[in-house]
Amino acid sequence: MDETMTLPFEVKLAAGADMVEGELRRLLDTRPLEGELYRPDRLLKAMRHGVLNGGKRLRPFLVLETAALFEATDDTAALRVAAALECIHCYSLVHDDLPAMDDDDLRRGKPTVHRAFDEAAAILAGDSLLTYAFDIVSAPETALPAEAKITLVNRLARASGMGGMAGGQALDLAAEGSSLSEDEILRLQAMKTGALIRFACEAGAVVGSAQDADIERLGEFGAAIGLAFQLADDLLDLTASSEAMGKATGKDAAAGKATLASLHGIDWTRQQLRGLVAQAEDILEPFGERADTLKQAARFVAERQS
Ligand code: GRG
Repeated sequence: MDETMTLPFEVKLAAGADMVEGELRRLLDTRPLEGELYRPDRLLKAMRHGVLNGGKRLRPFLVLETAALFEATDDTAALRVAAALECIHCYSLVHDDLPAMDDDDLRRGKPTVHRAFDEAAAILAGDSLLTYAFDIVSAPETALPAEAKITLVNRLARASGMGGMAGGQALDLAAEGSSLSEDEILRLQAMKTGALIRFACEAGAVVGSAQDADIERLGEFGAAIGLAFQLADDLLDLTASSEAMGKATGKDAAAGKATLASLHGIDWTRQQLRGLVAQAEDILEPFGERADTLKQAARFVAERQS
């Protein structure tokens, strides 16, 4: 057995985060790429502030681990796809923190981009991170067959756009002060937070040239842990301190937003989380112990404290 399999999950996640951080640093270098005319200094600094600031790098970790499950032949391709996904995640955080959305001063324990720079810089940094993600996936340096790149670009666009994360954010903003049904909350969450997590798991399978049925299976795993991620987030919003989270908490209740956790209570939510972890583990059963790290990831998502 691969001896790294026995390491605690946090150690594996931190090792993945280091790799992703290194790749993001390279990608956000001052030198323009071929076809770029110039990288404006302040814009690049705002982008780096929004990205190189100590996130858990969970989504990229899921890309790397699912790619490893299918023994992807080129680790650098998986790393680039992982970094591209983190650029989209970071863009969403930068824009979510803006006064027009969540209006937050702190993110990952540091001033948000619009606080450290200004609103225009934060908007442009987010826009540039979003477009850069598609550059990274499609670029010649990402050593994947053209068909795999098209699949990734298309799935990433759908996970991020109006039918995915951005659409989920729109539903979330519209829901303030109104009451959504449980199905509407589930759909909103599957879009706002679930879609990128699901994409992360599918993307690794695409990078690893998995069969369609396995890509689908990993997508189901991603959907289960995406929902667990959101339930855990709702629970933390109810129970955790802003110091532990590195951002404001208690915001859902303050905004009059019902979450599944606030509707059903803490015990119900913990029970749901246990059920989702069991479901995620079942989905991975065909892969045997090769999927142990992904199973640990499911538990981590459900039990995380920040
Ligand atoms: C602005 C288009 C647009 C979308 C915003 C993702 C999102 C949609 C908003 C973020 C609001 C939020 C706090 C949602 C809860 C789930 C979430 C994305 C938490 C942050 O993700 P983590 O815990 O953070 O993976 P790190 O900092 O570790 O990357």
